[in-house]
Amino acid sequence: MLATPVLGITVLIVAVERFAGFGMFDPARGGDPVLFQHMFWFYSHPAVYIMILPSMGVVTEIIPCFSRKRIFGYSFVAFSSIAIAVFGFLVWAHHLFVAGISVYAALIFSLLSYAVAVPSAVKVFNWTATLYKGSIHYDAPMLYAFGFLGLFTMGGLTGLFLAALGVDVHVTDTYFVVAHFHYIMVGGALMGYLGGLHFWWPKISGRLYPEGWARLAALIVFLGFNLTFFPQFILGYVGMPRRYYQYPAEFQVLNVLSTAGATVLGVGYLLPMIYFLWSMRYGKPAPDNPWKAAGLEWQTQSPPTTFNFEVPPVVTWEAYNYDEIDAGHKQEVKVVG
Ligand SMILES: [Cu+2]
Repeated sequence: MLATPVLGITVLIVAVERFAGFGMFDPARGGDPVLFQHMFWFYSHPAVYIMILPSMGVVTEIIPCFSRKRIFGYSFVAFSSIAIAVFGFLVWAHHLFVAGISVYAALIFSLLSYAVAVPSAVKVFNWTATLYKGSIHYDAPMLYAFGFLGLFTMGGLTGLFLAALGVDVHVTDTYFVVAHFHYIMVGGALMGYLGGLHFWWPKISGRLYPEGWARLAALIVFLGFNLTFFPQFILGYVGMPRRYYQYPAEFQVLNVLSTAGATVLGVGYLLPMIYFLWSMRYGKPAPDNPWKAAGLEWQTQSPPTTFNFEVPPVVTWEAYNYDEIDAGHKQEVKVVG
């Protein structure tokens, strides 16, 4: 809500410049092209967090359920989301380190970019601590959550390389940036959403998906993803620029590996599309709570009725209290009115 209007204003200014000859970004008309980059990234950096934060929420639902444990450090997990959202507005100029901004400004934005790593790491440590001594179930949603955990961590750690001014100059506009971005957006965000889709599919559709196929697909997505994007870290580091289709012969092997990986990844995405569609007609009917999850949505039928609950439920424990569920207790259901 705060960032997107800035993109709208930027596009409007570009239109006024093109159609009315107004000089805002075009140096030939007295404008400043770096100002365009500032305005574009003031929106586009927070946009990444708009995509990753809900996925982090999904993973925070899945990990306690399939570890049969309360989420470790609930308030730290919750407040670190707010910290990430706030810091997301303060780091946009890390995309401009080679655009001619002052060294002083670059130093401040470098430091602020490092600061984002703190709440991100808080989350990773809390998810990991939730797994510790948990009773882990390797169902498909959890496999995606594991994928998220490892790949988001790699995306985050390579972000630290990019926040370092000297290293950023070396890898700006190379495949290293492409790989980093996709480890966050695909390895992180998309993995989380695929996990969430499997987790809530019985609730959404009222049908169970085929678990064996789903685990296989999760494995293929994980392998295909790494085969696609890991070679790009190396390619970028040795100097392969992004947006080029020609390159020296020594870059060939890594480029072919990456292309092959994209094909594997494609198969990994196609499989869920097929078995989800299949399950809508042929899948076994889903019980109300197939995962024995503690969240309130699992207390109503699958799929929920028009008003979610036939009878208003009374919440007698918090959403992550797996001890109560595993002890065989039930949420109270009370008739009102
Ligand atoms: Cu950024």
